[in-house]
Amino acid sequence: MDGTTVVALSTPPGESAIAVVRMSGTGAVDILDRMAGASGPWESHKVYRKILKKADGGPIDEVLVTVMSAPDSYTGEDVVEISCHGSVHIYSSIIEEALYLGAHPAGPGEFTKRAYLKGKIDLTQAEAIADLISAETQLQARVALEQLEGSLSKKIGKIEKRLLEELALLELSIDFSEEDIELCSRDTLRKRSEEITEELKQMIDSEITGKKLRNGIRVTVLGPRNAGKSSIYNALLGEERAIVSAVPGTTRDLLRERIHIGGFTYYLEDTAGIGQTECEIETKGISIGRKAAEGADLILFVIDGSAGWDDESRKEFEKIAGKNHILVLNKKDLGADISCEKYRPKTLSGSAAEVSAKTGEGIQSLRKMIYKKTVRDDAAEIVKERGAVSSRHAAALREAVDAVKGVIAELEGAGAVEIMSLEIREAIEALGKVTGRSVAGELLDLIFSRFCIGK
Ligand SMILES: Nc1nc2c(ncn2[C@@H]2O[C@H](COP(=O)(O)OP(=O)(O)O)[C@@H](O)[C@H]2O)c(=O)[nH]1
Ligand SMILES: [Mg+2]
Repeated sequence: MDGTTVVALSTPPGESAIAVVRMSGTGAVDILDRMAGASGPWESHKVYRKILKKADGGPIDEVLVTVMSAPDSYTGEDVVEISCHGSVHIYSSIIEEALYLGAHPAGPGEFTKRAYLKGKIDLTQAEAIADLISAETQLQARVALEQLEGSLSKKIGKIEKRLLEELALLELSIDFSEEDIELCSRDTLRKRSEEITEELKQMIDSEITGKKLRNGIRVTVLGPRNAGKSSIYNALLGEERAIVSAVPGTTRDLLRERIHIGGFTYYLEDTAGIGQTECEIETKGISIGRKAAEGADLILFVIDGSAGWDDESRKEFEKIAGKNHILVLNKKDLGADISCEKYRPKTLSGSAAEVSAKTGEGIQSLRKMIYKKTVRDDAAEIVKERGAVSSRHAAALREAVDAVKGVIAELEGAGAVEIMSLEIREAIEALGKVTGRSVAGELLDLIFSRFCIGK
């Protein structure tokens, strides 16, 4: 926000009905004037129909233009939005012309960053905008929208206020002769500090669920060839994505698709079947599959339940038995082999599902099981009630907890006022990192790099 005017395409690139080019900055209206061949006045928030032309007079497009004058705009600066016909040539020409007239290309999230720097929104709200744009489910959108409306900032604000009250209490209670605090104030301070710690901890508690809600959950389908992995993969997706065939070694590459369960995004991965093979490509596929399983949040280990276990599959299964997994006994329609009962997983991390990818039996309960094995039972309620803090928020909140714990420790010890007030100030400073009151420039760049260009 150094006085420059930025321009970017705000709609997805490629052919579409309409494309929106956005400019922000002190020069935005002037650039528009020159392209529209007429100077304003542009009434703020009013739509105008204009023909834009190049500097050489050549027409670009007939467009709808809206000027949103500072400070009543998304960025807090003068903003110009141009809705043009959604042709690559047209929107590229408008952007080129704006650049020619002095605008700079906007970086990822630059408009939102400007809104933040102008104080239109705080950092938690800016982050919520990125979350909202990438939301795929109602739950993800709802949590992001609440954060955008300031739910997290308000909670932080309340805690900050209580910390400031602690500071005041501390200063009031100084026994001037000893630079120490009175006993009754000690009790109040300790009680308050413990309450604040508890509140902060509750917020941190939503971190893991929040991460899963934002980043998605990886589920890898693993198991011997012809067990029906691809069939189960397709059944869970609800479409014929992977090739299913009686020929062993059909799947060789790793396939990845998204499904939604309970408002969470799952990245489902189908892999090449495990087994001895001469085929170089299949061998590669098997090793890619194993690698994928290593980093997965959950493994679906599929075997043909009607054929039962063989030594190779059992050995393979034992390798992953310590990880979070579901043993899927497929082909239930063909009956169950006795060995399945005998080798049922007894590990805590595992559970078993009997399904038939062919008839669809058990697929619905497998979906539920996947959810249960990857998010806590009350996940949806937690994020609805408490919001979902990100790892960045949680790191700052943990710093605040440490500082408040420092106050409690001091109260139990010498009770030195300077040390306690220092700790409280540190806690306030840490909370400021969440809302963005106290963050460094590099961190801001990192946060806004998550955004798409034009937002
Ligand atoms: N009867 C029966 N056959 C199945 C079932 N699931 C898969 N198959 C068949 O088993 C063979 C291998 O299936 P596929 O999904 O390609 O197995 P993958 O190699 O583990 O991916 C195919 O002929 C499927 O039609 C099932 O639930 N019941
Ligand atoms: Mg397959």
